[in-house]
Amino acid sequence: SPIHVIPPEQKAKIRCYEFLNKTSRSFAAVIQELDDEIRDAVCIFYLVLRGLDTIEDDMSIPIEKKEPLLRDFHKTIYKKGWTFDENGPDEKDRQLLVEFDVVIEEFLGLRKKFQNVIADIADKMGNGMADYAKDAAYNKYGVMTNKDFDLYCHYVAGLVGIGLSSLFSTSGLEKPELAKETELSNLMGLFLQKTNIIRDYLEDLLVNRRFWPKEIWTKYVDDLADFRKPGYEKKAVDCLSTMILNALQHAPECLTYMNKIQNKSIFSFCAIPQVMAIATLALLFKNYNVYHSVVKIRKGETVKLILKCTNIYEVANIFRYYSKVIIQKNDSKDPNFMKISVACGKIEQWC
Ligand code: PS7
Ligand code: MN
Ligand code: MN
Ligand code: MN
Ligand code: MN
Ligand code: MN
Repeated sequence: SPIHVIPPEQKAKIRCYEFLNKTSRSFAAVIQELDDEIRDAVCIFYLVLRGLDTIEDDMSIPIEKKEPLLRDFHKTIYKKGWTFDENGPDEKDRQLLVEFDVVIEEFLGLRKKFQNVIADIADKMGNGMADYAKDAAYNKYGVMTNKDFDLYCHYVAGLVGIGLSSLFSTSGLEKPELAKETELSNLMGLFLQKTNIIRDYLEDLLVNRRFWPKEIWTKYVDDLADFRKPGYEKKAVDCLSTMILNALQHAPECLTYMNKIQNKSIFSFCAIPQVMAIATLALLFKNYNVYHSVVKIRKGETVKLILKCTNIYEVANIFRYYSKVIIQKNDSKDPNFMKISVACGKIEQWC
């Protein structure tokens, strides 16, 4: 009967939401809870960036081919009908690129202002990813200094924060001023990305992807993989503290950003990944297992956190709770003992 006929223009949108649920480990639910004015734009923004990241992560694409793919992706999203065929990509999310024409179709149906924000971020991110992919391809260590670390994280996550703030303002759900908070938006992304890079030490190392800044780990070992060897446990846990301290320093500014959000659905969307990140940092701190397995917060803890993320007071309390967990594990033999106390103190005093 006629009610079972799905209009062709809705087919692409349905397929996009299927892809969102397939490819996103943590964002699918919070994106689908967003208000109507912004939901589709954020979903398409996610899928465009997931497409870029799938190309970045695919080590089977030779650099001569990968570099232009990344650098031109912001133009590719305007090419109606474009799909990625040619025997690749060889990644878990490859099907998204194989059927990328549906994402392009939905992208082209968004308001021009949303399109401009997404294309501008894809341009900057694709070019940043290409710079670092070239280093990796020529066996050059990419993330040398702490500054390089912040720059890489800016390309792959800080820009996402900047783009999202623009989308929020453009939708009218948040004030125009939020789009101008580029520094705080950047740090929201850095906090998530740094936590991901610390947690994914083993997963990334096994495919020869190295994101821990050389400036940090050379104080402890000659090779990043040495932390896995017997006899290096103390050095490994001390280096982990340095990495966690580096990420933790962004926490107060993340609270300051979230304090500016007025829309309820946008607030949950922003806050849930942030509280998961600080809970993850607390779990990773002093945890040598990071070097031998994937350490993840338990499902039950995640559910409790999601339910509490309703306003800034609750979220600040969650941050303070995990800051106390870190303080309790801190000890005076840790070379970062004082700096970690200070960083936790700033979280507890945030208001
Ligand atoms: C548009 C929601 C809210 C102001 C695909 C959300 C991968 C941590 O690859 O999937 O498995 O190790 O675990 C997300 C700021 C970006 C930063 C970045 C786009 C928050 C392509 C998330 C997500 C800004 C590059 C996914 C940065 O982690 O990684 C949308 C405000 C994509 C946000 C990547 C990482 C995200 C990430 P993997 P995950
Ligand atoms: Mn992941
Ligand atoms: Mn990547
Ligand atoms: Mn990835
Ligand atoms: Mn370009
Ligand atoms: Mn990762």
